[in-house]
Amino acid sequence: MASRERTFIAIKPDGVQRGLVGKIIQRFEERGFKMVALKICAPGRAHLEKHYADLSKKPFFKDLVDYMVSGPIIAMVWEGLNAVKCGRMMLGETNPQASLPGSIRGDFSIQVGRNICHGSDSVESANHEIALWFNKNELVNWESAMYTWIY
Ligand code: RTP
Repeated sequence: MASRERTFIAIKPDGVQRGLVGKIIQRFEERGFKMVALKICAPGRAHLEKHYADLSKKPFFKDLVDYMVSGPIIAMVWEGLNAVKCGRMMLGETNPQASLPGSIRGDFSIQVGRNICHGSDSVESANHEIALWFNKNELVNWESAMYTWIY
């Protein structure tokens, strides 16, 4: 079912340190997405290198991993219609300078190396990332009463 699409969203260490966790969660809730997993974690270098494996040849890779291990991360899975694409739009562009006001990066960040949040860029990578960050028993299947009013 299309409304069951899931995406992996993470609040990066700068978002956590700046106290933006509640605001970011609120945006996804208010939009109508359903939270199916949430945890605070500090998974370490090897895990982050795996998460960003496709960027391992980029010149900013070490800085990126340093940034991602610099503090706790909030890892989340959100479910809903076009959750992947819509989640990316809610985050904004990779470079906050190109992100419109109203997006998370456009409202809360200035620089690409401190861009607050991560969101899966395809359904395939969402499935891969969800499996990387969560055990199956951490994903909660539940029926939301608000569905009738959103779909
Ligand atoms: P993310 O995976 O974190 O959601 O970001 P993204 O898909 O929008 O962008 P991606 O190209 O996958 O880059 C991952 C993260 O690397 C950092 N970055 N730094 N030129 C740079 O210094 C640079 N470019 C990218 C950003 O934190 C970006 O989100």
